[in-house]
Amino acid sequence: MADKGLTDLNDFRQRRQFRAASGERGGKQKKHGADGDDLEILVPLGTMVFVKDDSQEALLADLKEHGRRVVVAKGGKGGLGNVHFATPSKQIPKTATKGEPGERKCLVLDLKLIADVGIVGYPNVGKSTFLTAVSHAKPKIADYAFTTREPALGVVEVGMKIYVLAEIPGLIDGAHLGKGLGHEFLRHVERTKVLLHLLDGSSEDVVSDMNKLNKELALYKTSLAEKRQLVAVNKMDLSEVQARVPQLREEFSSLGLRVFFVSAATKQGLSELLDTLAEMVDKANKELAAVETPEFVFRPKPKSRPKR
Ligand SMILES: Nc1nc2c(ncn2[C@@H]2O[C@H](COP(=O)(O)OP(=O)(O)OP(=O)(O)O)[C@@H](O)[C@H]2O)c(=O)[nH]1
Ligand SMILES: [Mg+2]
Repeated sequence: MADKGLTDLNDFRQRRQFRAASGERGGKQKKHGADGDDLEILVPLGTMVFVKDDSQEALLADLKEHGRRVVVAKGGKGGLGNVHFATPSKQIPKTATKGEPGERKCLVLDLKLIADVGIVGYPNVGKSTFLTAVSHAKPKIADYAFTTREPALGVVEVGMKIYVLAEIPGLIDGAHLGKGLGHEFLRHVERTKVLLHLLDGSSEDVVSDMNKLNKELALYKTSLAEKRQLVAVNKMDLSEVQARVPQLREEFSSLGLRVFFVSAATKQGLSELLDTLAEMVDKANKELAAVETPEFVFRPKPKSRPKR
């Protein structure tokens, strides 16, 4: 069952076997065995459930909404009590059957994020610091690449608007070929509506960082490169970055790009950026609502009454 309180599949690293109770055996004196109790396994929203057998994996469910559930294995039915085997000549039979063991399935769980905004950027640009500054998320922050190894989620509240941010970790050159951790997570970017492209203002060539990463996204899938992007240069609190602002502004504006200059560490410039992101998410939502096909509703025709 999908539960909005969960954000990752980490629990399943520890525990991989789940067993609901079997059906009990049927008994004497008309007793049927009890059915096995249900076992409910909670997973985060966006979990895709695949059933795996020797040769293939088949999608069983895409648990996108809170409370959405799927039965992956039917529990054992209780055994039949002796009364079930009664015949006219044998009123109190001694036969009863065992409870059934229940189905056994091998599942593959795959979490596809459902975030409104994906934070992309090279390692160490400050994605986790940004996420920590604007939400209650607490991803690890450190001065080395690949600190974040799993996508981290945070919820942002701007006035009445709420949206979900996801840090997409491990993107480097060649990510689309499987380098770094990026390949594993690029597919998560597919489900986001807007990208926040974070750049390190102290990097040698900030504009080229942006272009290279965008190329990487495009190589994975052209649709990723076409996603709405908001570009922000981070680490503005550093004086060396401050000093470069006029030059950077010029470089970006010659590309026709609006850029935000922020500091995730001091929160400088963040509120304006969050407002703009909220507007972009809003716009994307409206566009999505417009193209989404209305659900097909089946209305059976009333049966005409037979004429007398
Ligand atoms: N001066 C300054 N340092 C920052 C800022 N934001 C992040 N940092 C530092 O940059 C380093 C990397 O920050 P993270 O937030 O871990 O970067 P990340 O992009 O999440 O890195 P990975 O998860 O490894 O890809 C840390 O040492 C942070 O303290 C900022 O606005 N100003
Ligand atoms: Mg990080």
